[in-house]
Amino acid sequence: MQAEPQSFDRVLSSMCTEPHPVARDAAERFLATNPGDPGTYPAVAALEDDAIAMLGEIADLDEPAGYVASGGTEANIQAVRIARERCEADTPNVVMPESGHFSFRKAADVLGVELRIVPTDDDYRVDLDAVRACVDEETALVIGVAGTTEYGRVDPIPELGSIAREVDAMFHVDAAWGGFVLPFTDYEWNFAHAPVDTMAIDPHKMGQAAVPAGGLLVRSAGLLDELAVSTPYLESTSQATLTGTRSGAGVASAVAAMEELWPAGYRSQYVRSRNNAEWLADALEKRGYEVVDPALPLVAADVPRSTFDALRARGWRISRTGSGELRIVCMPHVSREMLASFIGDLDRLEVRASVPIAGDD
Ligand code: 0PR
Repeated sequence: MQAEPQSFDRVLSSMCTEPHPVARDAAERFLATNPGDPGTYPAVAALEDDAIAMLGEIADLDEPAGYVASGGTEANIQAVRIARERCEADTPNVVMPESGHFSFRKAADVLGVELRIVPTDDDYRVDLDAVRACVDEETALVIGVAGTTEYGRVDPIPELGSIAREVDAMFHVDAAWGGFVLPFTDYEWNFAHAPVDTMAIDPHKMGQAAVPAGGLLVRSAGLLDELAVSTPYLESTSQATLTGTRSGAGVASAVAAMEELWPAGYRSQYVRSRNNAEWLADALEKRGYEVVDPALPLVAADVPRSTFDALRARGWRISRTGSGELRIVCMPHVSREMLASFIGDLDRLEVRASVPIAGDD
């Protein structure tokens, strides 16, 4: 094989990043282990307990329970599955803001539950009145997002938790991306702030672990029983994960990254990312673009399609929101120099665009 992995030089829209060197090293050392078979691979199984303990600390969960999943998608599917199992209604429904990640659509599809989508307000956060109007006695789960994929918004988590409790539904927080930056903000988003039952929080995003390392946290270990199937021929008796064979590399790298970076390293990374996002938002605003104020280190701006395409043609790995805005995620590998070079390219394009084309008028 001759191919080389891509460099991160121009990657501006990914929610993954270069793993921290200690995470890279740990991933390599644990490549051939399978936490799905703890009877055979006890060392990596013990590391998974460490990972959950640390994720619990980050999300302020008193008695941490959960497992290292393949990513936010699996964690979200499993959260919906737990809620469906706990719900006694004949036709359970799940209520989610329109800003929710598309993994919940997969969950609803696979699990056969009705997905009810509620609108967001002018600031891209879920409209609480719409949630109140949408829930009923058949609601199995209410979902809140703490760090939305498109605009980096944090839903009003305590209020959503109260609404869920009022109808006896479970409450899931998707902090797959936001979980490693929110501890350094004033947002209320975690198990101590609200009656959260389950949470997605991914080391392979802002946590700087190697892919695949997602996290599912549950308020009490008993919730995992809803997922467990028996495993007759393994030394362990049951398995709660969705996938069978799993990545020991993901587990080990998550532990290595968190041991290295929690909390001081993640805090300084958050500050760096936030400053970069503010700098970029400012630079775009000064050039006359309409910018969605960055709440977390993610910037969306109304840049014309032709400009967007020209930037992509120059190699910038950028993406667009559902409504078409340019979307840039200030992940750890995104430096100020990269952003300055991006803005430099944008300026050159705009100069060209404003030069009258020969023959025009
Ligand atoms: N929840 C939220 C809030 C997310 O943003 C994402 C993924 C998920 C759940 C699902 O997580 P997994 O992809 O780990 O299953 N958000 C990004 C997205 O779908 C993921 C991503 C990552 C996209 C890297 C591109 C990329 O290069 O857009």
